[in-house]
Amino acid sequence: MLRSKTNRQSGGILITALVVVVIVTVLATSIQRDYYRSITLVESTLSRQGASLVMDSTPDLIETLLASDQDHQVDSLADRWLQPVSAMPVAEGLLSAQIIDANGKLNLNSVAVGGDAGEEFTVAQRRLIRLLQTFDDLALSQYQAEQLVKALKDYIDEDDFVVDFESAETEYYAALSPVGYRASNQLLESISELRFVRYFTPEVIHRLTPFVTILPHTASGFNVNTASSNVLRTLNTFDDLSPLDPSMVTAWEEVRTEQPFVDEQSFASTPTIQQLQSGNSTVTMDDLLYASDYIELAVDLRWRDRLYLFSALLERDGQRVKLIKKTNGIL
Ligand SMILES: [Ca+2]
Ligand SMILES: [Ca+2]
Repeated sequence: MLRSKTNRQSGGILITALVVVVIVTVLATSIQRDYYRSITLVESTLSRQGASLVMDSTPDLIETLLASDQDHQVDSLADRWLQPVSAMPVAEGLLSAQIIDANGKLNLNSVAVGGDAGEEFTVAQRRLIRLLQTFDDLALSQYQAEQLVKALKDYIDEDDFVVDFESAETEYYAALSPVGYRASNQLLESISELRFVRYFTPEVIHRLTPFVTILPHTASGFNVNTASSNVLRTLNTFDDLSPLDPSMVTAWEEVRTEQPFVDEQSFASTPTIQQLQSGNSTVTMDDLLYASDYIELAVDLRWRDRLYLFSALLERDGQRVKLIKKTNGIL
């Protein structure tokens, strides 16, 4: 079971793990002859207890990595900062890390606004309904997907009025046993909060997690250059709440490998969109992204029979980055 750890010493190790992976990524991929020097740095850093010095230098190190991205008008899977980092042994442990484009996922907080009682689902809510139906093993029906999205919307929207009687607000949650609680009525800060939301079983959360992110606002757009097949399948025509067939999105994945989409026009001119938009059907594209501003960093360090987890959400601002939030734990 994952539990929070605020102990200063463990926190130091986790921060160190983050810094280490950035150092290794920058040095090991750019200057081969410096590789062994970076390993030495890793070992000395890991052995250090006080991490305040390291913590101060973290944003600079991440910026060094992002500096390799010359073109921030377009971000794609070919960008060096998005390349996988292989797991590596460090000082009696094994360190692995992932740098993930958060803008390649659906922002769960985007379902908070609109779609209240008597209103139709918003664009963001429609996309999440479609995403929930892309997991073959869960086999969620459209109706079940709608219930999940309504419950999530009500859990995080600021009022305490239910969208309909199958959704849930504080009145429902307060009556739960053994311990009732209130609807959050504010934007999510962590995916782990989903376990408090009606209909969100551990299975649903587990399958959904790789495809969603928690941004500190309600914007709905995602980067079509980095989105997974499941996320691209949420781009069906407005009235169709089922996901696109996987074969419909492979053309996008092939095209962007050759040449990333640069703007709405380049994406809208693809045969898939042309086919979908024939007749009166429309695909909402005005919120879609072609570059990314949010980065998820996930680091895990297996060290002396324990697994230390560290994750962070960072926001790019030109060549700078700022830490939006970080979490850590020990498994
Ligand atoms: Ca509500
Ligand atoms: Ca609410």
